Amino acid sequence: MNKLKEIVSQFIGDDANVEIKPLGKGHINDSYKVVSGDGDKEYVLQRINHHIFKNVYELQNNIRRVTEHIRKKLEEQGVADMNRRVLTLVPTREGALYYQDATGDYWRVMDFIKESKSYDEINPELAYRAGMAFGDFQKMLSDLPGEPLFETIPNFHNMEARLETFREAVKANKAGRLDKVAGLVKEVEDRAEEMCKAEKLHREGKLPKRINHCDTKVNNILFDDNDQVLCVVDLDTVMPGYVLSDFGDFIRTGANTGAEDDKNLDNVSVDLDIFEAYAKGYLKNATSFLTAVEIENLAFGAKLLTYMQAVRFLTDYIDGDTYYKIAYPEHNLVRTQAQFRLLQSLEENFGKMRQIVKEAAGI
Ligand code: GN1
Ligand code: MG
Repeated sequence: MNKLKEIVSQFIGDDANVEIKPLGKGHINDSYKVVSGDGDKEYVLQRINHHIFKNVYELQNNIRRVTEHIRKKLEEQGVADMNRRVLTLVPTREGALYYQDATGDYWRVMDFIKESKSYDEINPELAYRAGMAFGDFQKMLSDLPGEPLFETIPNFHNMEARLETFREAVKANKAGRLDKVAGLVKEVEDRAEEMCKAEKLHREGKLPKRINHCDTKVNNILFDDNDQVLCVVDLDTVMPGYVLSDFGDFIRTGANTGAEDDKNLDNVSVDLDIFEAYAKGYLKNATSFLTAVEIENLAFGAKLLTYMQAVRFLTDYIDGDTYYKIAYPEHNLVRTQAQFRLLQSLEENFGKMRQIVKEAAGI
């Protein structure tokens, strides 16, 4: 912990009684909650995974631009309680947006959003509010001035690129696990063409890129004690992308009756009430700026992001677990199977989902 204290001091100065405890369950970065010795100030300290986010300056600069822009918008709207409505980066004492320690690790600090909570499972009412929040998030960022945002992970939600990486992993079979997953590899290949549709539409000029969150997991929305949305967090991957991918990732995580890594596949299926509520909330705020092609493909987005996540987990399993943090040896395989089960449920309900989106958009 002394090392962490020394790192925290780079941001907030020396504080012998500062308290630092592990926080959250992200798969990528390490997070800690920091409370000042006098108990007055609370922060989040994060070690940025720079094997994944290779350009830390650009990453932090994206977050600075995004949070400043949102803050300005909220101020214009006269929103109260600003510090709980948007993330605030805490610079180092030298004014930098991150600190690199002697071992080469990168660290950042943000204000902790007080009296907030997140959910891994929600109800339709909360899904509706989350939908409005993500719609609003995209809308607020639609006029971000200056250069396009930096792509913090190149080709992050590009299905063609993900499949290429997957096929390389299959070929290399680094961990010798291929025999075990032959059935899953076939499931991936059977759907590959359909799932590259977004990239194709983009090349044909039919599907635009907009500033997206790119990690719209249900637990990346913070709610207050009255279950009203406070703000959207985890801004590492905010970058240009397809809106159907932000829509889809919320459904993948928020409208799953089971867990992302459920061992009991009978728990896993799409909850259509949550799907409907989220679609209604999202389209309430987003219909004004979406094109017909984007709306038409939202339901497909749910299948795409679930498939993409299955491919990513399976790739990592085949590679020998080098990307995602795992809690036990077969974790990535369990995650892959659970995502495939959800995908099957989405496929079975696809017609209904498309109808729900149509109705929610009033078309
Ligand atoms: C990772 O660590 P977390 O939960 O923010 C991943 C997402 C995946 C998610 C799967 C940078 O997000 O893309 O959807 O795990 N983030 C990165 O749960 O790869
Ligand atoms: Mg994330």
